Amino acid sequence: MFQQAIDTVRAKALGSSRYGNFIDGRWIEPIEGKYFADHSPINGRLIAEFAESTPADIELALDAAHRARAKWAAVSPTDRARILNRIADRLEDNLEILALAETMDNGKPIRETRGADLPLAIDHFRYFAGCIRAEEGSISTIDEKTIAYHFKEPIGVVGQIIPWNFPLLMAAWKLAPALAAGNCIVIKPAEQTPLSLMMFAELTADILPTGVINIVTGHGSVVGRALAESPRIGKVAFTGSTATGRAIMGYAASNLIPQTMELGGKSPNIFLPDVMERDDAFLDKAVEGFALFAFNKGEVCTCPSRALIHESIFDRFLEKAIARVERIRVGDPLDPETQMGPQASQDQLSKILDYIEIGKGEGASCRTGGERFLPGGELDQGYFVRPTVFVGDNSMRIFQDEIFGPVVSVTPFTDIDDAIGIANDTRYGLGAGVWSRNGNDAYRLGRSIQAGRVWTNCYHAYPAHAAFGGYKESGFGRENHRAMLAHYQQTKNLLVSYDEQPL
Ligand code: TXE
Repeated sequence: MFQQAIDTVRAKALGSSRYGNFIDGRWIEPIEGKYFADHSPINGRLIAEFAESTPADIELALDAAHRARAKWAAVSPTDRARILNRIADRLEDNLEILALAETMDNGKPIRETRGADLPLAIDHFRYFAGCIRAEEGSISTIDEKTIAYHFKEPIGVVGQIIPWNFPLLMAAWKLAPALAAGNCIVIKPAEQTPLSLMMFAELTADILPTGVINIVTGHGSVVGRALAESPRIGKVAFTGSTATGRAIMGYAASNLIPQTMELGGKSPNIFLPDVMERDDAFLDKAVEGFALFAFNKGEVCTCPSRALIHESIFDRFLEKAIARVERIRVGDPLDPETQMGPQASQDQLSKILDYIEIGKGEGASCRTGGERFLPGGELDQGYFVRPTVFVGDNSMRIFQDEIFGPVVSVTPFTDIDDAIGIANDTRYGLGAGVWSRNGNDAYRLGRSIQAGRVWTNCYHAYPAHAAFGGYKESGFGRENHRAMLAHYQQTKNLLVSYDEQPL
């Protein structure tokens, strides 16, 4: 299955098994001529080689972006919207091949890349095409003869740094609003998963004017850093770890440029007593919501990695939840029936297995999973972990640190105040879930949890028009939603006197 998939991707998209950087609408060899190998987490096999760029390559990309800047900013919102819609159409026409590439490179199941990553990425371009056409400035009447006009202008050239857990979707979250607002872009994909963004460039090269999007691959500490600390960008947008986010803030600080940071999380998922008192359908839905800690193998910044279950239903609910977790089909992500694939990298595998040992060591009780999974054959070279459920208390490291794997740490709570206390006892504040049909309790929890997104009776839904972003060490700025346009714009004010009298 893997060989067939890689042959398909190579024949239709790669052409060769080596990618340079995409700069000024062309594929360009990295200046130092070095490449790094990108292996699949499914079985360790080589996918392709990508440019191991240096800061000089970032300069070339910035040159191209600056050359394109004035022309792109002058394109009317109507025409920019048309271009964004054409990008969406092109991605949709190539959904299958992009989904396949994403699965091979990241290890996430094909049912997720087909059903979530690609459709959400496509919709993002359509959503921001709509937003930019609906965008309006404003006018304030200062007095009868004095008017303040407010215009929205693009920032100019922006830098974007992308993680490996949703490679194309996270790129779409950043590219679509930046393009809609009229910016030119230098973007760096994660070194673990550059494939889908490079295919995006190839597929859309004839749609965008040259130099509007430039893609440079390489290591974060070299090219990511060179991009973030460049005085030639007017804004940096980042999704990744809190530690790297902190470093990037430091690089960009001396240039005094705006930043948006979407960082780590340790999201609470709270189950109130009525999930077991109502109908079976609601209980089933809540149990599915619990099992979503394994969605994208837990490599999601909003992973519901802490489950808080009311003490009155703790044992009964957990029993059902564990039975559901044990039915998760782990295996070859290219198989449409598979629900959980391998972790994205060897580093991730090691980190997760280390945390499983830490959990056991600190006295948490491992109720299921707790080990590496070997599916057999060449997949034994892949980075598979069994979905793991621990019971413990919120002071443990497995409740406090972002594991970024299919591991949930479960604890009971006594009442709503106790749940709020536990939920907020974390340095993160990205996502949270509440499961109850008691509107008052759900509302109170939703408003009291310090997180940018609280799902109620759903989880892991990411519609383009709902604001998404962090509190506390989970970052700042809001992605999705037209609020994101403002992060890629600056406000120009003309303060005009129509008074003909002398001053
Ligand atoms: O992330 P990094 P890593 C968390 C998750 C994971 C951990 C480590 O807990 O286990 O981070 O992953 C680029 N200057 N998240 O080390 O370093 C890098 O090349 C500029 C949560 O892979 O944050 C990549 O493109 N850029 C997260 C991007 O930053 C640098 C998603 C992310 O890598 C850089 C990913 C530097 N000095 C990991 N160093 C989420 N919020 O969803 C690295 N990069």
